[in-house]
Amino acid sequence: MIPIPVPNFFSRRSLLKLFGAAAPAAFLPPSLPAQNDAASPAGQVRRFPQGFFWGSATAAYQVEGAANLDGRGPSIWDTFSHASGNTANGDTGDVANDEYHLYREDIQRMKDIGLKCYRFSVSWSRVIPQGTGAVNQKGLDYYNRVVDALMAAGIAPYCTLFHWDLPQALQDKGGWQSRDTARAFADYAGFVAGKLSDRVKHFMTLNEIGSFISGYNSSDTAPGLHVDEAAFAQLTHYAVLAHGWGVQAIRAQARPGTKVGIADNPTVTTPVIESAEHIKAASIAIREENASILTAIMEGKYTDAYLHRLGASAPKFTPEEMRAIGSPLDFVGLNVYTPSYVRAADNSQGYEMVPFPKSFPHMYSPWLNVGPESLYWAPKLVSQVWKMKEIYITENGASAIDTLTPEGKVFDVGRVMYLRNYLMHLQRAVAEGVPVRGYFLWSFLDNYEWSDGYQRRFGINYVDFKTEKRTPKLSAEFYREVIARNAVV
Ligand code: PNW
Repeated sequence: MIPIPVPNFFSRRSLLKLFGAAAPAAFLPPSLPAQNDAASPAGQVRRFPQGFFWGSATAAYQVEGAANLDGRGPSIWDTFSHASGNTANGDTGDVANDEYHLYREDIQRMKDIGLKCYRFSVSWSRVIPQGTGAVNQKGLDYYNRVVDALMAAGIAPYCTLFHWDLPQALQDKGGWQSRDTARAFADYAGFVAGKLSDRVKHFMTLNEIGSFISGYNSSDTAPGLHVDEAAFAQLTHYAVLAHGWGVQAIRAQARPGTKVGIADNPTVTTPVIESAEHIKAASIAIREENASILTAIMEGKYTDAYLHRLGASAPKFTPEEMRAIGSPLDFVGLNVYTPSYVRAADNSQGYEMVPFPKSFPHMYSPWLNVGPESLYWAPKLVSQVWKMKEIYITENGASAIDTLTPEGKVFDVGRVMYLRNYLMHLQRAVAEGVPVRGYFLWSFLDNYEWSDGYQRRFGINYVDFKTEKRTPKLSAEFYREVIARNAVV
């Protein structure tokens, strides 16, 4: 074949010749080759660093099913979802995606689209049915099989130790209102890490502390209780303490070289305008808006403003507890779905949160406001404010109403639009050197969306919950392309 020389771009001079010396400035060519023409698809320029970890995530109660099988004990989500009126259509996770039986086929699907890593969670009550004490070997065996299948497929397992499904036996003794739950979590976390760390190199302690503790002041999440402000601050403290003790227990029992982190969903303080004053406001706000959880974990202390604001309702804690909470982490995982807008303000704290107008665009969950730049600001601020050297996006994704065409396809263009725009901003962050090592798309499969039941689909694979048939959506094709080119397409 004879190579045909194709000029990369027009030089300024050749263009001037083309248009004549008086060519207006607006016609001057860009200094870079065009990015979106057919010869240069977008994916050749919006690149990620080599070795970037492209993954996807799920959680035990949302996909496993097999709720009463092989010795699994009940969790608060079994209790909550079975009580009438708590979930859409009374949906429960009894069967869900039947991942307990179908994990092999799904791992093959992960391999098909090129996933490098997969984030799953261990169900505490499957492994230790009463929360403390006797181990259920059959439950542990399930996770051994999942990890082995992932390894065989060349997919790195990332394990979350707690994704909201607290053993009911512990709830009966006060749940997160009891300091003993924090200790029980650490014992369980250390035990599981000891068993899996020959193959699993990344563990996350708790998923979204802020979300699951809301089960103590709202009816939308298990256990669906309503406690007062002081009790809430105290149980929040026990949850972050569980994380800290969990980190220590994992370090004590896992193989050397095992990395420990958390999957948190901080309020992503996003500057309303990217000007110096609003960016500064956002970096002040990220500490204060996350004072009870991420800031405490990153700094080993509660901010003065947080304690002052709570006054008599402030949590009781000891210096040793705060040291455990501040245990240095190998990485921080951020679940990022939506921004919270901040602007500079002439007040004592130096910022003000800006509410969303009613018309703000959102996906098929009322809270899922679309703000792609949050996927830039979350890792950017976390790396700047706390000097974190290793960050993962442990969740990002979108809910939609997905339907099968008569030919059996799912064209989820809304989700593809969402992902493309968010990923552009993640790429912007890594291009600036923000140390984001990987990204986990929520979710690999449509699954049990907690109190929203099965209606709000988040998967890149469509699931028919009557037959358990999986159908890759357009977004799965999109993601396969992103992974193959290691770039936003
Ligand atoms: C996360 N909010 O939950 C969880 O980690 C997943 O289990 C869940 O399926 C996924 O995101 C999608 O919802 C969230 O109201 C639930 O801001 C609610 C909110 C955020 C995250």
